[in-house]
Amino acid sequence: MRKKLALRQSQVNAALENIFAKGRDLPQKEVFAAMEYSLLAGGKRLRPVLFLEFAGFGGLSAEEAMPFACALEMIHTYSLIHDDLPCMDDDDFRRGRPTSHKMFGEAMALLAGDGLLTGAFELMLGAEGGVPAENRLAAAYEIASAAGCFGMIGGQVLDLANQTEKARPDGAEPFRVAAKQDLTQINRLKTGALFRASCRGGLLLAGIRKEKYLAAAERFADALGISFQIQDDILDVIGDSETLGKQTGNDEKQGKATYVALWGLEKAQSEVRRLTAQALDELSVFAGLGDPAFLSWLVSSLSERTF
Ligand code: GRG
Repeated sequence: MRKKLALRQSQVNAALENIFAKGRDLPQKEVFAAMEYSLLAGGKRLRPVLFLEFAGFGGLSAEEAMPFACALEMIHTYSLIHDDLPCMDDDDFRRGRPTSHKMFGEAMALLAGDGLLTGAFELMLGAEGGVPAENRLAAAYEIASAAGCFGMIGGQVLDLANQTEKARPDGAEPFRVAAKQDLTQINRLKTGALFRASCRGGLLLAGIRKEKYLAAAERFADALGISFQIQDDILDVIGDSETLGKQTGNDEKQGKATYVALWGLEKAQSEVRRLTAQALDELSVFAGLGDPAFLSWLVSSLSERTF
């Protein structure tokens, strides 16, 4: 299983390395350098790996699904670059390197994020090969809606308001998150939306339209996305910054209401276990289409991750 993950990650990395090759000698090569700096800095490649697995349930090869898998990683990387900017979380390290704005300056980091987001759509819409256009459209739409204001950006907006020490320019009281449901709502959007698009998008690209599969993929991704975010909150408290490749202790510094702050470490850890079991349960329906053993292993490993 570990070997399969390494194989998938190296296939994704190889595909990502080629995407911007033709920009390297253009006069605007700095933006290509900035995009590649963040995109090729490592990262677990989880969203593309999930996408490839779910597309595989409908019989698509890794090669056929790869442009969409890469597009998801590009959107994810853009969100990290923009999230690290001084106007957002103001972070200095990401994926074990100085953040994009520390390397290239704020303007270029902003443009690199914009370039990755737009480039993701160029890649999906320009993808050639044997996949029918209607399936490409359905998958691209799924990914677009997940990345937008009904999804990831919406979650980021709620999350910004969740940083209690940041005064609002209009002088209004900052919105405070106090209840678990609100935090879950933020994380369903901020983190869960791209996980949902990775799973459902893979099925859609492969032409799978049966509700029992799409709904199971959504419930699976929801449980996985929230448990992944809780683990992220836990690692921000007890993780090692070198292993994580980013600074820790940020949530507390920013006064963020996280699962750990709300529930304490032990309850947060037991919630990761509960949601992991829920995600694993949802996989059984996919045995009718293929072998979900790799996904089961992946989900279990993620619940114990240290990076
Ligand atoms: C649109 C600016 C903007 C932000 C959207 C996704 C996001 C909101 C911000 C990024 C920072 C963050 C803490 C997101 C939560 C999801 C998460 C835990 C991201 C880290 O994902 P990993 O662990 O990262 O998969 P790697 O580096 O392994 O790809």
